[in-house]
Amino acid sequence: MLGTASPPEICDVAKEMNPHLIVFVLAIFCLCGCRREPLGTKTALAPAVAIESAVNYYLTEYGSMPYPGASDATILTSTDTELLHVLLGLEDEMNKRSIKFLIVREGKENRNGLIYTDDSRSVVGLFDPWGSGYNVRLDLDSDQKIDARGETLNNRRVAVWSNGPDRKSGTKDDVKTW
Ligand SMILES: [Ca+2]
Repeated sequence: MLGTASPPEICDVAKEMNPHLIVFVLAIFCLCGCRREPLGTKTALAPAVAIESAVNYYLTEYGSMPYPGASDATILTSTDTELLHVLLGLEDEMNKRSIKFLIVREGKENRNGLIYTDDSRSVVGLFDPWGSGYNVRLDLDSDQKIDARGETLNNRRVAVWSNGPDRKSGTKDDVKTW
C-alpha cells in the first residue's frame, strides 16, 4: 500500500555506499567539526571592544575625542601610548578628572594585555595575544565616518582591530570590533 513502506535504515544505506565514499564523507564531517577559530581570537576581541567603549565613554564625558588632531588617524597601541594614558586616567591634560575609562587586564612579555613601566605609573603599550599592538581608527574630523582596513564605516567615531595571528593588517584572521 502506498505510504506504508518504512524508510530505509541508515545502516542499509551505508551498506549500499561505496566504502571509499563513506571514508570521504566521514573525513569531511571531521574537518568541519574540528575547524576552530585560531587560538587567541576570542581573547583578542575583549581588549579591542574595551578600547572602543573607552573612547566612546570619553566622548560622552568630555564631548571631544581623546586624541588631538583634525583628520582621522590610526593609533597603534604598541607604540603610541598617548591615547592609552588618556583613557587609563594616567594623565591629566586631556583627562582632567583622571577618569579610568579603559579597563583591560595586564599582559606579560608584551602579549595579551597592558604592559606597565617599572614604576607602574605609565604603560609601555597594549598588546594582542600575538604580540602586536591594536589598531585604533579615530574619527578626528568629526564626520561620523571612518575608513578602517579599507572598509568605510558609517555612523562611527572609533573602530579597533587586531592584526590576528599572521600579524598583518587586512587579512582574513584579523579580529575586529565591527
Ligand atoms: Ca591579519
